[in-house]
Amino acid sequence: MKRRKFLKLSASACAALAALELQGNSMFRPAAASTGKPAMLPGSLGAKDIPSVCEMCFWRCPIVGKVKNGRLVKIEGNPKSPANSTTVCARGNSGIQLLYDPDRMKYPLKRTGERGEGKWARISWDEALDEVAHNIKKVKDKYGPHALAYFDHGASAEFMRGIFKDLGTENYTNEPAFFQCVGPAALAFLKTVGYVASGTRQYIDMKNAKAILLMGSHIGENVHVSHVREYMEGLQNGAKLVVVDPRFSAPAGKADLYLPIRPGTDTALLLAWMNFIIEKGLYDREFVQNNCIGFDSVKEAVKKYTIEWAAPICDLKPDEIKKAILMLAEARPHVAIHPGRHATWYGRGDTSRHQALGILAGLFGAVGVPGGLYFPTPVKKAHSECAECGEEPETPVKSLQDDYYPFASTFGSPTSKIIEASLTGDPYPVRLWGINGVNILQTIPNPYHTMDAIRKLDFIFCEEIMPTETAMWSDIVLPGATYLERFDAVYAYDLLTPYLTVRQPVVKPMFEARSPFWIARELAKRLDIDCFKCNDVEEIIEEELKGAGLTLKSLDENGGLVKFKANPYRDRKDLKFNTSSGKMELSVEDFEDEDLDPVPEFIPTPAPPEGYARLIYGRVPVHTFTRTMNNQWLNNEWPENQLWLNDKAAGKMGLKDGEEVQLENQDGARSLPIKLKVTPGIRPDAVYMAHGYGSRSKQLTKAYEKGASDQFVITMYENDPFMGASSHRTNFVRIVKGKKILDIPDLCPVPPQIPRFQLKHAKTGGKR
Ligand SMILES: Nc1nc2c(c(=O)[nH]1)N[C@H]1C(S)=C(S)[C@@H](COP(=O)(O)OP(=O)(O)OC[C@H]3O[C@@H](n4cnc5c(=O)[nH]c(N)nc54)[C@H](O)[C@@H]3O)O[C@H]1N2
Ligand SMILES: Nc1nc2c(c(=O)[nH]1)N[C@H]1C(S)=C(S)[C@@H](COP(=O)(O)OP(=O)(O)OC[C@H]3O[C@@H](n4cnc5c(=O)[nH]c(N)nc54)[C@H](O)[C@@H]3O)O[C@H]1N2
Ligand code: SF4
Ligand SMILES: [Mo]
Repeated sequence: MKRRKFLKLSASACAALAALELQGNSMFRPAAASTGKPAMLPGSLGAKDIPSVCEMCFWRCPIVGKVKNGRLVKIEGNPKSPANSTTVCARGNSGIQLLYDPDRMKYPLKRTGERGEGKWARISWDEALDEVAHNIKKVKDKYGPHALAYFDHGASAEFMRGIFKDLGTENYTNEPAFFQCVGPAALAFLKTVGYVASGTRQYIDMKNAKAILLMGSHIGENVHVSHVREYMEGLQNGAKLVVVDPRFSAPAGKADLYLPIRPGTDTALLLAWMNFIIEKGLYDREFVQNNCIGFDSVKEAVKKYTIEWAAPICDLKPDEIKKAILMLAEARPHVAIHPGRHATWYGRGDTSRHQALGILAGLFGAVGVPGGLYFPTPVKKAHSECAECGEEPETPVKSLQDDYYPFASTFGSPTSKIIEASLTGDPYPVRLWGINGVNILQTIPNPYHTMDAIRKLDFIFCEEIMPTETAMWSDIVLPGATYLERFDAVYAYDLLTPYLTVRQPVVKPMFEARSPFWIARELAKRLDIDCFKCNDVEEIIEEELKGAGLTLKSLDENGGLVKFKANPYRDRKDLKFNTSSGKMELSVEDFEDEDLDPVPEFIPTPAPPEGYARLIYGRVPVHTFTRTMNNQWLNNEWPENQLWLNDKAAGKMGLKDGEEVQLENQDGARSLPIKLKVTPGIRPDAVYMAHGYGSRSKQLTKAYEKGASDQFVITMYENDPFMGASSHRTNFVRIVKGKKILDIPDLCPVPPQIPRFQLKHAKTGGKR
């Protein structure tokens, strides 16, 4: 850049920053109390650099906050981070606008109107906490501990989860959005390779792969900085890319082979591929012999699944199916079979689909080698006793799910079971909900059901930072401090380059917001719970850091982050797996013990009824779920979503790109208006929208009614039989234009092997 232009730019940047500060000072009153005493490093432009950890999404990239005169002026990646270095994504960069969002929850609030109306009175922290504690005690005394439920997600929720555990309920829903996100994939890999290869992190070495398979997994739209980087490096190094997606996703645009599969038939494709490589001897015999059990069962089970059988089911050409598997097989064992992340797609068959991905990786020997699934390298940190609260609930417990879902209990109770029990009192009443870091009305299927359940509760409270739909339905709202205003934890990541870092406050909490630890400790005191003996989170962090021979001070002197040596690849002659058998389990004995399929079977998910298309969804790169929709910068970037509709279908319906429509689903539920994106990039039997839009809270002034919410037309779900997660892709929609309901033409033949969904009775013009 020319020097003069650079100077001009910096001058205008400074002006912008100054304006921001002025605006901030006039709008906000800084909080009196400070919990943090972060160390300061010298930085540019006179700002201090404070290392911390992003939580605009759950990838938690190491960051530095640049602070001037007590105000955050910029967020960058921590240059010491092996994961992201100085890079943050659009959302990470915009954390500043979350911190200074004028719509934020500023004070403890008590509901004054009806539940859902969002009418509140400001109260003191003492009043708010006393009221929450009083109601918890009352419900526990009257109905027992199981009547208490806790919906939680993210770092803010962890301390309070301890309280619910200590109270004796197993009705919590565990991080990270287990029953709406990674649950089926996490379980499948835990049982197959003995660790959660697809959980908060995906241990897949795309960087060193010679071929990559993405089923769904829309990397590039789904943005996690280091994950995207490794994927891009892999492609730059010449990795072949096979993408399976009913929609021409961002990775489809980079693929060597793109398979526009019929939604819900991925397992058929995977089983046919397995059969093909076993028959043709294109698998890694040595790896399978030395390290796996269950090969013969897999071989036997997949015999019936030929490529010719799969082709009409998946609506793909046999040649293309073959070409794809040959491309992957050629690269073995350096094949990145991406384990997926969001896995709660169709309910039945979700765990099996991810198990099938694991088996394919095993057959290719793509485990513990460069380019395959790799082993995590644990980073040592000490256990902090003073952070402890609550034991795992005793067994046998009055469980909501153990009879139904044998593998749920490790992770809490499925959200759908808690909601049903709250509605029906069966198998026992659930009467009080605590909510922390999760916007349940927008992220759990069938929000109408959820609202009905809330109406029946004795009490509901949430800890929130924004006036979301969930806050509107709460009796008491506790204003939490954002990730930029608090200490949370030591984050130790066991990745290709393991590292350890700490979240610490970049600025003081604003308004009357308080840290999750302070809130949990104050609540515990009022409930006479003997927890949280430490004074603050720093004490917990110092205890944990001792395990790595560090202190907060020494960590800060190291730029807030230390790296460790990795051990991701292993000697494949003598691999040890942390499974029941000690081997990689291609057939899972634990599943068989519970009368579940030990090897995946293909269970078809019903095709759309005539006149309807399946509703599918995904991400836009600049937003995280609903949590960023009100963020000024991100809202400017991508204020509303669009409905992807196939061009041929649109042509027959007389619909044009950019027109505004609504969706109506099989139960008559209607969406907010949404603009059409007419494109050949989606199959005619599906429509697609980005998740997170269509806010129903007026107090989110920038997000309110912008675009449409997928959740409000997701009324029907099925539970995964293994672990109880509820599906999101089992709903069908028609298009409403003005007063007319338009059928979506049936352009994809449905073979007899796939039943069509039977409409019980056509409902229309229902709830919105
Ligand atoms: N920008 C951004 N990035 C994010 C997030 C975010 O909110 N914003 N959230 C993060 C989180 S928590 C998660 S879990 C991940 C989720 O991201 P992923 O794990 O990538 O989610 P998927 O559901 O696998 O991918 C969505 C894709 O699946 C396709 N799809 C729909 N139905 C089918 C089907 O039946 N078969 C196949 N093969 N494909 C199908 C859709 O067209 C879409 O392209 O993203 C993470 N990254
Ligand atoms: N229909 C549909 N449903 C989905 C998905 C989908 O794609 N479509 N995706 C699923 C997936 S993969 C996931 S992971 C889940 C995510 O589900 P959620 O975690 O519920 O996602 P968000 O909508 O971001 O809601 C998070 C809430 O936490 C609040 N919050 C953010 N930071 C803090 C904090 O520091 N403290 C407190 N107290 N609150 C905070 C935000 O304001 C927001 O209201 O959704 C799942 N549900
Ligand atoms: S991917 Fe983006 S939003 Fe997520 S942690 Fe990293 S910088 Fe933050
Ligand atoms: Mo997720």
